[in-house]
Amino acid sequence: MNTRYEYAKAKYAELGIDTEAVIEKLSALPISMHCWQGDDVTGFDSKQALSGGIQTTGNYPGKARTPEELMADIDKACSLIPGKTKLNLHASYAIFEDGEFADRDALEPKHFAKWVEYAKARNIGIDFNPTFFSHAMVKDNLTLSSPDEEVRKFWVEHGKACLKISEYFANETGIPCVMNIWIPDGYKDIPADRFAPRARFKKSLDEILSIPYDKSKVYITLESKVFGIGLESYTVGSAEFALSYVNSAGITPLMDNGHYHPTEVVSDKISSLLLFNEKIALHITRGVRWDSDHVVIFDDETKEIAKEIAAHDALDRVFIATDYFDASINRIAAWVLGIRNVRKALLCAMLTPHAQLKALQENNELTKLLAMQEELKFYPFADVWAEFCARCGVDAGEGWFNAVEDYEKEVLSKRV
Ligand code: RNT
Ligand code: ZN
Repeated sequence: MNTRYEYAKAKYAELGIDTEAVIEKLSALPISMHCWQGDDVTGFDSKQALSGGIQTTGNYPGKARTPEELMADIDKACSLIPGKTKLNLHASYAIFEDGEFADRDALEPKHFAKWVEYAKARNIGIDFNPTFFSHAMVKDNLTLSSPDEEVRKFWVEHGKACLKISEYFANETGIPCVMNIWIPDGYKDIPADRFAPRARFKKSLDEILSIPYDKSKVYITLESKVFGIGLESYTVGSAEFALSYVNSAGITPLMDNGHYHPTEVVSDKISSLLLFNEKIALHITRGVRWDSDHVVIFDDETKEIAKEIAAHDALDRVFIATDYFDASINRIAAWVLGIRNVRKALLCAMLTPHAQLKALQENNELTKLLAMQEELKFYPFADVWAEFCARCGVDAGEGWFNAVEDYEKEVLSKRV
């Protein structure tokens, strides 16, 4: 055991924090890793360009082109990320064999058998997302809220198909599956009728949720958004819509921290949602000026989000996932950086003496609270991180980058 860890352990013990227990808990806490960072949200089922008001920018070489390449890249990234992960798939990542094809409304569990095999071999769970974008049946930027019944029904069928696939994932892996619904639907310019699309979205969700499923195995989440690129004036699935729907239907809210007005923070919303929901879900990202989906860094908001989860003892009530897609840098590094940063933020949050700080607030000792909050920023959490990484067999510092460089040279650079 290294002496720096021994020192840190003693230092945190003075605050009443058991670093051994923290390391153990942190290792087992799953972070759901978004598969779509590996190929710029392209998927394998459609030749359509990325649509839905989301955008990847950059053309860094070496993106995954096949399921095999994507799986190999995920493996490489995971070998450099300490702690438990889950795999977060989109329906567009269906794997068809022998020239077979099924459209989104006809997807079946068998189209994801390869992913199940992959997850089982690694003993990880799978989360899932219906893909309501990059497809010819997205008509006039609308899916579940479309006035065209044929279009709306197609997407309802897609939602139902995905629900069955989610249950299949949970049954096969033995780990509950989070199925997240996000639709891009909206208008670039001021709509005449804000009501009708939302009414249709509500009806479509009701139809999807009408099929029976095991609520202890599949958690359906609904993700809101404030705007998309080319959909600036109106988004059908707004925050108010999503929260109201979730509460009336008894499903789970999902907040993506790129989906609010720039000065609005998700960290301040977590406690409110925890008060009214058994579980909540997060997409952790970094929005820069617009919902840009930059790589998550170890910044104040990421740390504050983690703090809100740990401080309210809600580590087992929050489904934590990452969601960003940077095509301008090495994609493996993008995964590793962002997920390590989420993990680091969680570690810091778990190394914080929340009970003591809360007592200072309750006693109105606010000067001391501020002093403590600032002093805690210089506590030796990096030494606990190093110990945690060592136990996971992962490089704690920048050494991981060598492995990314080697992989780029040996594998990614040959993808031309
Ligand atoms: C889009 C949402 C959504 C997507 C993924 C690909 O604004 O954040 O979660 O990023 O489903
Ligand atoms: Zn998201």
